[in-house]
Amino acid sequence: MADLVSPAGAAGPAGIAGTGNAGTGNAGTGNAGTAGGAVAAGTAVTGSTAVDLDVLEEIQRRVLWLAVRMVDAANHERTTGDGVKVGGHQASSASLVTAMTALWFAHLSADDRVSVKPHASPAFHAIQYLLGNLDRQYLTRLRARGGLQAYPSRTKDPDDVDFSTGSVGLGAVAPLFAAVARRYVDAHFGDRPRSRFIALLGDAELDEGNVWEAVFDPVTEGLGNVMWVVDFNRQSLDRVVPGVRIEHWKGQFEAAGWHVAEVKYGRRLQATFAEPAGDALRAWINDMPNEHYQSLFGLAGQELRERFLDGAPAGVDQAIAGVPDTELAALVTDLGGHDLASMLAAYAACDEERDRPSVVFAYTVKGWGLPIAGNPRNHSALLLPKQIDEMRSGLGLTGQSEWDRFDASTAAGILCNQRREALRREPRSPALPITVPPSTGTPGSRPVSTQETFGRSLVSLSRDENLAPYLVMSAPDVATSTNLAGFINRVGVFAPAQRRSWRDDPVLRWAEGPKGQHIELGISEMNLFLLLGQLGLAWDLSGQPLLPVGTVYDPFVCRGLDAFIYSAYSGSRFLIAGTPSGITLAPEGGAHQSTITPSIGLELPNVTFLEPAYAQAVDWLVCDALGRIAAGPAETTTAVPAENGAYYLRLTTRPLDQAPFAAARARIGEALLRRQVLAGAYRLVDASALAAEGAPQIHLAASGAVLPEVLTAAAELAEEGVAAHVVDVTSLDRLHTAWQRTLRNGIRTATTPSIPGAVRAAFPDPAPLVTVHDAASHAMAWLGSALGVPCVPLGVDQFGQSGSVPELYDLNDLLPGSIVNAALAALSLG
Ligand SMILES: Cc1ncc(C[n+]2csc(CCOP(=O)(O)OP(=O)(O)O)c2C)c(N)n1
Ligand SMILES: [Mg+2]
Repeated sequence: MADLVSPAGAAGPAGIAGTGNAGTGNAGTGNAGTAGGAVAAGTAVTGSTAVDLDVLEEIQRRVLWLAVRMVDAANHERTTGDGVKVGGHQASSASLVTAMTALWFAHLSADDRVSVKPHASPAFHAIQYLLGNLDRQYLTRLRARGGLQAYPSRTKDPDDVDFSTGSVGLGAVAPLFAAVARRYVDAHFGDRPRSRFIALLGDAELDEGNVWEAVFDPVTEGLGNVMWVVDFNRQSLDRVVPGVRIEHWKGQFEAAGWHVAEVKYGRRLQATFAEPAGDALRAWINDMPNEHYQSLFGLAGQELRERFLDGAPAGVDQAIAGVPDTELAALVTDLGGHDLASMLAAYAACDEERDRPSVVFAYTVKGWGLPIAGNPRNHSALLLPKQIDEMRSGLGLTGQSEWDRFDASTAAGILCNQRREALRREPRSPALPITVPPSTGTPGSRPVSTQETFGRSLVSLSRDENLAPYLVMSAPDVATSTNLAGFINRVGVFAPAQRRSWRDDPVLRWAEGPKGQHIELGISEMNLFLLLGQLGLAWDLSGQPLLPVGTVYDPFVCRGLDAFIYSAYSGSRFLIAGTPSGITLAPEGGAHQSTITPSIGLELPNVTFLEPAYAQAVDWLVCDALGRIAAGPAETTTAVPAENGAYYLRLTTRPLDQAPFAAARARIGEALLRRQVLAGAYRLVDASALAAEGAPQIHLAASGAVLPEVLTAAAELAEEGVAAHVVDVTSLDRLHTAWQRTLRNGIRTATTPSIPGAVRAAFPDPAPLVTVHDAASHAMAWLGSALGVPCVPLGVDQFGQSGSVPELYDLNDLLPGSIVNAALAALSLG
């Protein structure tokens, strides 16, 4: 089994790792598997508590049963009528039951937080049920509407999920970033009770690049409260993982400064290794290729013996000569990840590591304890009804008792009750006791870009002593190029300990210390969104609400997109500025010009997309977003849809003349204009006077940097006798949400939907529409449908290239002349 090979003589840290002879020697487990020890259970000492391994064993068998049966019931006892298989993962759950039983029933305390690999969600819910934290009705509602989610979900599961998982690799690193957030919270707000941040991950999750981006970022260094447990079953979805990868992975963790432990052999194998010819046996198993080892599963008797000895050197046969055929399978597949005492010992050893993260490679069997154990095609395999019946009766359960919890008077029942009480948590609030002002008062009248205004607003907010303590900023090596230097100069850069500054740079003071409020990351947009996600959940996971703000080059939102989605799905709240954006970033060319990001912002649930053009609008929107995050979750009412998620600002570096905005403010009045900007759109130019003279009307709607061209086009149209109203769309998303709400309402109540107020206020006249956007033309095109008018959408539907703004706008029909022609086309369609 190649992946079981450790370097000869490499006694692992704290005696857990090694070549199979380290085993559980440090477990303090009495007879539980020390070299030469008997294969008997005993007690394991975890921290200060002694746990009866027999009771844990009984519990883990029941966890396995419930997890398996839950999937079975979902697939065989529910009629969905849709022809789509329900699915579920019995083998992946089985692989982790030992690690999970050891954690929840003997290791965790109430302050700890755990991420469970997606495909072990049935085991997680089984544990919550046995603890008494989940109602019985849910056991038959896995993957059902309103039931248990297929993969652990913070926002959708009825029990207390700490970290959502599903997209492999993301849930794995989430606790690492939660620990980063905790380190920040402790440094700024005083130490919280210590939490251990634990991830249970599948071994194939280590193939995901984001795992290594997180492990290698200096921001995650030295986190002694982190432990990862790798479910090392050597299988992924499709196959037995080829090659010898364990040394590679261990080396990578060690290079990043992690403590690496292995839990490799079970007690039976260890005992046999200590007998005559045991060394040959160990060497043979160590050297056996994964594929050969995995092929042993499912075999028995003579067939198994022959397969096991196929190619073995002399001596190995003697090592197992005394093992009866009936016991051989249990012996050769006896891995440490299914040994409760060994797992507890590994956890305890990791606890000793206070200044570096730990990873435990737990050697496991995918499908452990099931007839599908170790089968390379077992990922989605389901036990047959007959096999379920056998498993049920093997556990002494009946059709009547199969879903029962342990009787409260039994040792297992008593432990379940004790653990429920020990793990009980107090509810926490995401709200901050602060008021965010409606505006920072910064915006002036000179031409300025939205990116620059954003930086200035943050500097102003950092002077507000009520809210400044809660502001925390992060960027993946683009802080200075996204205008955060001023903020950094004021608040400093976060580092766990004070660092000496080697340069005295008056323009950028990179002062690093525990009170800094900017968390600098290496270039990993995945890390950015994962960190923002965890900072936004610090109210729950660290008992301290924060106001997290991040910046990223807008095109690279796509690079971090899955982590962005992950954080939004987890219910996290933060503000992210994508800047600069679009072909307005003209000289930078196609590799740096974003075109599809507005659609992402618009379409992502739990994310509100904002794209202002003028400084005052940027400032209002930033203050409003932070105010909403600080206030905590809001109720959705019929009038106001609640925004209980993140905010995404799309900004640019193009300086815009602020005079048109000032004119609109003078016309509309500040209070009403602010309301309209926040609602998603306002009329920047009102051509009603011309319309009153009988001129045909048109709406020119635009977001962001292209507004100067639109204003010029409107003026040209006026000269040609067309009344062109210009609408600055500050949040396409809020307009879209309002539109969808009224539409859906109409559909559900079979009534004619009305045009929502926010849309109607900005587009009061029934005129044809031209939309203009430095982004894919389709993102705004729906406005035509919303208004029920002909619409000509202009935008960028090809990759960009280097040039000047006018050159690139010309190439994409965004210059005033094209906008005028588009308006005439729209009029002709009307
Ligand atoms: C990002 C992503 N890609 C693909 C999948 C589909 N998928 C689900 S589980 C899995 C294999 C996981 O193997 P491993 O992590 O070793 O877990 P095991 O089931 O063996 O415990 C794959 C490819 C996914 N969930 N997420
Ligand atoms: Mg695996």
